[in-house]
Amino acid sequence: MACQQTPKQPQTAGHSCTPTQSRFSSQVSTTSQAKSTEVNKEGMVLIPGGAFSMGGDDDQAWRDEYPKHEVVIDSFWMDVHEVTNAQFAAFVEATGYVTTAEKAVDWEEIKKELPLGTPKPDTSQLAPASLVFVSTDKPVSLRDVSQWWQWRQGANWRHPEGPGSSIAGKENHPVVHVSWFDALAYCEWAGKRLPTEAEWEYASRGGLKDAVYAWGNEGLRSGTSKANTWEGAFPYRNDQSDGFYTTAPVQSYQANNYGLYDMAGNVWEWCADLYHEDYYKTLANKTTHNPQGPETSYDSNEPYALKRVSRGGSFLCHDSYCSGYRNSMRMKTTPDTGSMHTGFRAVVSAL
Ligand SMILES: [Ca+2]
Ligand SMILES: [Ca+2]
Repeated sequence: MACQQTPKQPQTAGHSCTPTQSRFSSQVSTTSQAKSTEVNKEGMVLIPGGAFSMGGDDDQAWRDEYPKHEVVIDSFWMDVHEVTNAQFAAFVEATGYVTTAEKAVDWEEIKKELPLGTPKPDTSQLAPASLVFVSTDKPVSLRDVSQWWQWRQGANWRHPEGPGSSIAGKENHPVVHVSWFDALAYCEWAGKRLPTEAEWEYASRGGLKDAVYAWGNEGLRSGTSKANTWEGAFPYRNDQSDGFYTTAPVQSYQANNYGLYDMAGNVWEWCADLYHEDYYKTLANKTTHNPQGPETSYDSNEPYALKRVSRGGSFLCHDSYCSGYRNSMRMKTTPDTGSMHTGFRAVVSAL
């Protein structure tokens, strides 16, 4: 069992590995409160309620993962794997839903959040697009994420790498390029909801006390492959020793103690909560029952952007840079941002 260790104090509160690409107004509604009854729980597992210590466990933790604080979670059902392309296709087929990345940027909406008089960008910059990872051909400074993220027209969940790419044969891969709004729409259709950040971390820990990873404390590179991450040197060389360069089929690696797959790696998973880098400070030295996240969002790296939390890391995470596959790692992105390494899974309250 690992005890809480002294956190390192990085310059910034947390870490961002995805640029912000605001497209629509960040004003949002709350998540639906799905009830357990009459929801099809096929592919879900009951996560037994209990208490846990939430927050950073090792010296890789960022400042926003502290202080550790006590949380009690009620039982809930959770998808055992990330929502797949096949599942998302069924939703789109049934509803005709159009994702954020498939729509042109709504200038009338985003200009409300910009200084008065900001000129309208060229139409090409407002065209439907999403963020695609492009490896570099040599080592680069890891401070500038724009070196490996490209805002690519035509990239969306059906075309993960842009025009010419497809999801044929990837039906059991996690859906990507979904915004937080898209994830919410899917959940509402399915009678489910997004997990809170606390539920997500509790589930990822699988009942292990203060462990760094969903599988315990053994290093990511020890023994058999544990998760789909970046292997080699980010962002220019990927050894694919875990078998996958980008997404892997869901359930390619061993489940955690609760029977949940890919909580670590593969794709980041949207949570319901707003992101505030000091939120945990408000929960210090007390026990909180089913925390729902802060009421306001704040990220000192981008103080004017409203952001939502995502968790678990992705196929792009590497210890040299992000280590997002730790149980307590917090990611934050504007809710209209879709990207090639972000998906989600859904939950249902058990009570
Ligand atoms: Ca990989
Ligand atoms: Ca994941």
